[in-house]
Amino acid sequence: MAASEPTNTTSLDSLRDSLPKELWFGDTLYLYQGFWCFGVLFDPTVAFQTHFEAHDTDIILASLPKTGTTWLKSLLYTIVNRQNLPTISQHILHSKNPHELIQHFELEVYRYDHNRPDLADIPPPRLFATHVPYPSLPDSIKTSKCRIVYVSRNPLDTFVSLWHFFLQFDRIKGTEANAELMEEHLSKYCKGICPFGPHEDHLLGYWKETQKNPQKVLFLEYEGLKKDPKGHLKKLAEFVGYPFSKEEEENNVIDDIIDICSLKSLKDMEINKTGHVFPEVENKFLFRKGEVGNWTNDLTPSMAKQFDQMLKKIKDAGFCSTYYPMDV
Ligand code: PAP
Repeated sequence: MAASEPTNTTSLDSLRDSLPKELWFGDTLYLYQGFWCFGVLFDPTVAFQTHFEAHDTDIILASLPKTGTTWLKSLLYTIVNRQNLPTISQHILHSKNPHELIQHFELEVYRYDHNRPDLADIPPPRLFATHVPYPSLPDSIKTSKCRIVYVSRNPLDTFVSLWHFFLQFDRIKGTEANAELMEEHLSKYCKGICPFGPHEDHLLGYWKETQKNPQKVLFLEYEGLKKDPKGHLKKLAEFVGYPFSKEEEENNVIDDIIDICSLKSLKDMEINKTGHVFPEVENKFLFRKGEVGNWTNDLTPSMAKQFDQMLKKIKDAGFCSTYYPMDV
């Protein structure tokens, strides 16, 4: 949306109401600019598109929900701020969930003060996150020298993670055994109807940009981070302009960061057992198994088959994961 377009509440309401809609676990998703946006995030998303002015020093984490956002937030924040952080035992992650350290544009920054929150005084580098697909990012992100870190994940594991995430909400609890509900949402997911989906378009949007401009977009895979965390951390630190020195490597700084940001470490922290970042989401909802290939526990072979077309589309566009088979 161009900056000149109206963003007052009435015109936004009529724009939103004119869009195709679908239900996702009882919430309405609207097909906006080719992606499915939660109704409650529609105004904040438009405000982000209209008002955000990127700085060259900004670093933006982009992802689909459930692809490793929380993990990347903890890693990115720690890498960039490591000189100012006290010892690992007093690390800020003990008192703040990663989502408090790096805020999402559409989920937080533009959610409550959604016209023009004052971001100018945040010292560089400003760290933000978004689930918005690449084509719908504000122009200033695309044209400035700010950097984007994208994390992707096997669509089958992503769907299963999303499924378990939504089952934790009070309004849905107790439906675990409801195979029909799972079939319904699986079928939607594979047709592209899911928060910020279609999955394949989201992934390919950022992947194509990394092909064109690897200095601008770093494309990571969750599975790669699990397999070779050290190699990936070095790559990430270099990309964002905070490379590890030889001395840091010798002093095991990379291993310390991997340890404190690990799933077990974050899951065991008191703040993540009891706290709340988002109104409906308890911090503990964000940490489950964190395994690669965990989908085999929840999806039958015929359910998995439904992903074939999506995987084919991704493969046909030229992306092939190094870490998981592109056919099931
Ligand atoms: P979000 O979109 O709600 O922020 P996100 O963090 O992207 O969720 O993804 C959650 C997944 O990452 C969960 O995967 P699972 O359901 O398959 O288990 C969660 O367990 C996993 N996860 C969270 N923190 C970490 C971590 N530190 N290391 C590895 N995986 C993690």
